[in-house]
Amino acid sequence: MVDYEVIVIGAGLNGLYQLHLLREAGISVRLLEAGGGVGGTWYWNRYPGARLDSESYTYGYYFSRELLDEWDWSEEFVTQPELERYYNFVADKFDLRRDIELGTEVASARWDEASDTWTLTTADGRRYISRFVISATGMLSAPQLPPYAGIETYRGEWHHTSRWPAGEVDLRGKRVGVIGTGSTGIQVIQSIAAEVDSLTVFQRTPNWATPINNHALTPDELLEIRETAMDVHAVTQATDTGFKHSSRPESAFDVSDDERLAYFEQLWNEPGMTMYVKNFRDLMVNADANRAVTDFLERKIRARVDDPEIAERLIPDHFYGMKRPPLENGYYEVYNRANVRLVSLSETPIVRFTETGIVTTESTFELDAVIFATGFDAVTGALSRIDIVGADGMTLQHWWQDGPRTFMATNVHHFPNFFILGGPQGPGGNNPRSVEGQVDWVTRCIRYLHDVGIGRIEPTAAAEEEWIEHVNSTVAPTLSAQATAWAWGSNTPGKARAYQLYAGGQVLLRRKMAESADAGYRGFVLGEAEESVA
Ligand code: NA7
Repeated sequence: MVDYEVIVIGAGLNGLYQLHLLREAGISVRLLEAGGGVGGTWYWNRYPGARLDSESYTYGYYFSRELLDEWDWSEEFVTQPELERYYNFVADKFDLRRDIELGTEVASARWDEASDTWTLTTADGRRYISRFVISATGMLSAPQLPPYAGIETYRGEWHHTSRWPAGEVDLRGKRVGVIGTGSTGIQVIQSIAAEVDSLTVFQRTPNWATPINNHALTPDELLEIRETAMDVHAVTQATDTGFKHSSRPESAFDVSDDERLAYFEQLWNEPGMTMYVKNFRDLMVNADANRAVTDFLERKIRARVDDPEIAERLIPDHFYGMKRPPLENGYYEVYNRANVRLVSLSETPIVRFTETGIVTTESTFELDAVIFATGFDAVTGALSRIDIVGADGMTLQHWWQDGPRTFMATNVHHFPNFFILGGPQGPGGNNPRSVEGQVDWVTRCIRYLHDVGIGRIEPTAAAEEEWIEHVNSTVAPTLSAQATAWAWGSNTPGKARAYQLYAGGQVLLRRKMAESADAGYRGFVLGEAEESVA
């Protein structure tokens, strides 16, 4: 006997949508969430300056016309509190809370071959039995602290950005250190520089950040957003990244030098990620095209930072787009302030923490507070922190020890009836749009199994192997193949180097998923386990 037909793990944007769809389909479902509220990323990441890098109105849900009509976004790129309000509004409007258990951290999941069910156990010992499990635990949700000596001896105030306490953290007048200069570090640094007594930025790798060019949405814009919502949705469903922008069809070298520069200047002044997603089509496959962009960006950084030595330290030596490009608002000017110091860890590494600060090979920094903007055990981290045991006693940790293995990002051989949303070997980009197709597909699949009375689904080893080859073949010709980035697991000590995302894009993934389903779930064994079928 199962407690629920389906258990969804995670009340972030994908989990909430999944819960809604399954309930609409009349399937019994329960959602377990570790946090104290809904919103996932936008529940946990309360750090100063936390803000979207997708256009707000392309980030929300599209499944309800009423919701689109009732919700107004205040800015082109809104901040965390507004997003958290949005997910709470959705949870209330669609009465999702009655099927959500907050403060419920799933610690283990065990497959039982005899009954074709999963048993989930929570950190506080509660047990749930379900036919299907859908993990919506997020790509960037398992925070990482750096492994520096003495870190546990530090007695000052410290926070990881994604575990920022809900109450006000008051940094005014304090000596603050920030470790990490990814999207998060950049947002924090530019937000707190003016209010703290001193700010020391510990930078391991500089990033190519471009202006966000945010603005408050006017009533006229909101009206247009409402009227064109479904057209914009269709546009986002047709781009590889789920953003509303597409790359320019020409090569960077199909146009004159002047036209190329003018175009970069245009992108520089447009809102959002356009330098990345609206650039020439060969940005990520032609080193010279990419260098044309980085030369342009380098000049911008040098023009904005007064001290040429500091500017030099802020200029990356990797290709633009190899790491997800941060968006900024006055970030580079922060380094012109007298109270801000940039410590380049490639020149002067951290040796250890003390009770009162940080010692590098060059200096000692006395700090009242340290902010760890050091990122996540990305993409697989949240799942590998759960003890998951599938068929034949196979553990997910073991199966993924050399890198993630999935079939079409959503299913894993040896793990029947286990679905993953927004997980490894799937597309990133504008996350809700990239993952929406997976949620729709999982709903269709579970509904089908439910209707025809099939209790077990598992991808074949061959289908999984083919998908891994496809994932690798799509990233291989791109400049991303050379990246040191979380997409490759490079930021997590000891993690095998493997591409954790999918460069084929969401359109191709959705097509492949639909083709499999249309062909009676090609690539899967339905019902009996593969061995007994053969
Ligand atoms: P990121 O992008 O992983 O950035 C983490 C930053 O922390 C990055 O600059 C890292 O340098 C740095 N880092 C990580 N470990 C260390 C240690 N041990 N010492 C010093 N510095 C370190 O995470 P974010 O939270 O900024 O952004 C994640 C995503 O959220 C982002 O891509 C957007 O999609 C939104 P590194 O580059 O690894 O050398």
